[in-house]
Amino acid sequence: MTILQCGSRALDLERVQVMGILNATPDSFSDGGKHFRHHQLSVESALARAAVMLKEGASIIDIGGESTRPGAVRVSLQEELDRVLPVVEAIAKELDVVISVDTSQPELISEAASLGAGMINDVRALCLPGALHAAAESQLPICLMHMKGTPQDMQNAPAYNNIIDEVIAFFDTRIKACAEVGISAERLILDPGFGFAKTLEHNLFLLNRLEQLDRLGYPLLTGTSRKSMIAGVLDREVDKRLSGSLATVAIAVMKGAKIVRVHDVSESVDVVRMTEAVMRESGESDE
Ligand code: 7PJ
Repeated sequence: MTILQCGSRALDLERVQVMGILNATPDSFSDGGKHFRHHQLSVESALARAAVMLKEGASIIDIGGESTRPGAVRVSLQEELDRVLPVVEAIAKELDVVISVDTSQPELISEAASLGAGMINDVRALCLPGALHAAAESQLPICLMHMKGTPQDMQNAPAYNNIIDEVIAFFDTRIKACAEVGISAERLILDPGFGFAKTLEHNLFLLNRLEQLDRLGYPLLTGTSRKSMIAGVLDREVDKRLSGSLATVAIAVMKGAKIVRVHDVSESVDVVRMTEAVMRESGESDE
């Protein structure tokens, strides 16, 4: 049994868990601005969306207040706190779900943890000053994502000699940094960071070789939902990437992902359950 303790809630990673994306940003690439009215974040709208995703089978809601799409402008810390914390508070009060906070900011890590968040999801893998200590203190599980550079410059001709080796070396460094501040291995989740400092070829290569990262022995999280790697293959606008996204979910699960981060929860849950059924078949038949 692989139980991930997320504050007061536990996730059973023997089953693949679906993480629903909740953007508290006015400018995210696929659904930014949905929970904004006259430039003001609507907590009720965000809470309603979280409730729908929970009903559709998400066990984790990932709340982000900073758009990290390529070239996105940085938001101030205060703005990120103002966007995310009221949503964390409302969901913690109203819904029985693990709240993940998609942030790199130590202040937000600490405040969200005290308001009932159950997981930290950092696309900068706790690289900002103070983030390691804030994460350590939170006692929560942490998703360390691979990226090279910053969201502002990461897509300027990303290049690797051997991307798998580089991603693994990055994880090794960050896992050691975590260990040094007292974050035990049982609290860590790893994510190759699809679309972060990666070309289409890099993304396809990593997805096709995900099992090599699975061998590191940490739960893997993958986030491919509606991303440009799907457009790169299918040439679809962002609202027409569902089928492509679902294909990547099935492959990620077959290759070992334990958490999939998605926009389209009900469809993804079906794909996850179907894929798991195939993976669990025992070879016992009447014939
Ligand atoms: C990811 C993320 C991802 C993790 C974003 C988007 C861009 N966190 N946050 N993994 N992507 N762990 O949703 O397209 O792939 S923001």
